[in-house]
This record gives sequence, C-alpha cells and structure tokens, in this order.
Amino acid sequence: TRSPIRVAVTGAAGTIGYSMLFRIASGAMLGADVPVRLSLLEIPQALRAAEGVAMELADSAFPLLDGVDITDDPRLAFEGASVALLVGARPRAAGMERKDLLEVNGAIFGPQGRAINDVAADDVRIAVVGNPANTNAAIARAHAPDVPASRFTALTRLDHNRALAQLAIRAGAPVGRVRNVTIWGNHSATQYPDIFHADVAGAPGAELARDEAWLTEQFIPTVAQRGSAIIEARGTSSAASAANATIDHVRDWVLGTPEGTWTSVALPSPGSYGVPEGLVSSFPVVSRGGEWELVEGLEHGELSRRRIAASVAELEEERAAVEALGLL
Ligand code: NAX
Repeated sequence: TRSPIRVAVTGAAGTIGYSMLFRIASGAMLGADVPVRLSLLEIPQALRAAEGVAMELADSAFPLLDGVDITDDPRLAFEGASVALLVGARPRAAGMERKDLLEVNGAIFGPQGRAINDVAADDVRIAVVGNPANTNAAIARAHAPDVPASRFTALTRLDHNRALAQLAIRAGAPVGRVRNVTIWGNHSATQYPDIFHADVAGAPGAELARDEAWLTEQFIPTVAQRGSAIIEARGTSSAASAANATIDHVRDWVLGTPEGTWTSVALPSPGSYGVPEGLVSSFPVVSRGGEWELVEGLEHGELSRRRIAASVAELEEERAAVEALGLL
C-alpha cells in the first residue's frame, strides 16, 4: 500500500474548505487509489469549528482518509505537505482600502510561505485560493526561496470553468465539447477570458468572437462578474464551484491535462506574452510529468492585447503596493 499524501488546507473551517475536504478525502483530487492525510490550518477562533469538520470527515468513513490533524500553527500544518491549498484569507471589511487588504493578507501569506519553505515536502505544490489570490501567491513565494517558483500558483480555474460554461450555453452544446479557453491576468474584475483559440463544439471561438457586442458586453462581463451574481442569488459567495475548481487545478497538475486540451493557471511569469517575469499572472497551460508548461505562440489581436495589458497593469500595481509595504 502507498503511504498517504499529506494535503494541508488553510481556512479549513470556512465554506470553501467545507465543500472541498470531503471530495479530497474521497479521492477526487489525487486519485481513487491514493490515501491522503489532511492537515487543517485555522485561526484560534475557528479551531472548534475545524474539529467539527474533522468529526464529519471521520463519520464519512472514507477508506482513503488516513487521518486529520488540526492546528493554528502553520509550521505544524505544512509539515511534510505535498499539496498546500491556501484558502484562508482576510476578506475586505467595509471601508477597508486595498492597501489595508494587501497588508493584512501579507501578514498571513508571508509567514505561511516561510513555513512551507521550511517544513513542507520537497515536491510541495501550492495553490492559493484566498484573495487577492495572485498577489498572495507572490507574497508566499517571496518567503520561500528554497521552493522552486513554479510550485506557487493561484487559482483561476473557477474563472476558466465559468468561461467554458458560458460558451456551452451560447453554443447550445454540452460543456464537455468546449475547450481551450484561456483566462489571462489577474483573478479579479480585470481578468480576460479569451475565446479566440477555443474549440466550441467543433467551431472556432474566433467565429463566435466576431459578434463583438456579445463578446464585450455579455460574455466577458458575465464571466468576470459571476462571483457577484452568485452572491446576489445565493446570499453567500460561491463555495462548491470554487472547491471544485481547486480540485480540478490540483488533479490536472498532478495527473496531467487531457491531450489537446489546455487549462488556465496563475503562475510566476517566465516572461512570456509580454508579462513581466515573476508576476503571478494567469496563462494557458498544459500539465506534463507533474509540471505546468505554458502554451506558447498564441497570436493576439488588438482586443486581446489591450485586455491582457490592462489586467497585467493591475497586477503590477498590486506588486508595487506590496513592495512598498515591504511584503515582497
Ligand atoms: P470563509 O470566510 O468562509 O472561510 C475562510 C476561512 O479562513 C475562515 O474559516 C477563517 O477562519 C480562515 N482563516 C482566516 N485567516 C486565516 C489564517 N491566517 N490561517 C488559516 N485560516 C484562516 O471564506 P471562503 O468562502 O471559504 O473563501 C475563502 C477565500 O477564497 C476568500 O479569500 C475568497 O475571496 C476566496 N475565493 C477565491 C476564489 C478564486 O477563484 N481564486 C473564488 C472563491 C472565493 O471567493
């Protein structure tokens, strides 16, 4: 039998954590034959709630679940972790400015990055979900000099999946017949969901994109503002779909993307597509041998160039702000 893979989840008592842990324990993320040991990191006030989640995990009697550890100490939580899902973050409170938001989250993701650096497994893979996800990933990475930069990623898979879903609706086709959309840039309102290279049930996305009014007034805003639409409808933010996207992200990273299909991941830019090196920005990627590889050489028209540049400019502003705060 294989030894269990350690998966650390921060913010484990939150709503995304609650939607995610049971599926991880069931084998949906790392494979139906891979035992996992879960490590739940929470803040002291939420440890009791995390214990409740652990009780339910036990009561699910998952054959693959080797055990659950709970702590409020990042250095214990990340010990031996091969997968670190950084979900817990401080939400923007009423009246909080972006600088304050970046600062409180820097105080979370800096120490977590350092703990990952010091105690995680050599093969650790990090996915940051907590917002502002791209910049939180950049902060964590800056505190983990011994971990290869490419192991630090931020989640844009939810945006990617939302784009697939909207294209399927537009084409009246099952979502499984839509592929190769790309989310570029920041996981924020400036993100650019690019359909120009997509395959939409056998038709080129560029053909759909000819309807520029639909593209810029319906498709792009619907994808970029889907989170708000869900809050409005459900009264609380998207959790199950975010958890699902996180599981998709890690599963593809570890097990590979299907042949001929790419996905979207925010990772430290190697300087491709004019994105400054090191900026954690979303790109089209495939996964081979457990590593993300950028899909290079996609051509961009004027609209795509402008939109990507705008989102990258926002990321550069965030980087300048956290640099000024001494967080990088
Ligand atoms: P919740 O508020 O339900 O849960 C967050 C949990 O994190 C809480 O239990 C809290 O106690 C814990 N926490 C806070 N600081 C912590 C720390 N320093 N260490 C460990 N745990 C800590 O939020 P939830 O709905 O689960 O969302 C979590 C994060 O995901 C938010 O930042 C949210 O903005 C972000 N999202 C990111 C998405 C993405 O696509 N990248 C989409 C969904 C979601 O909006």
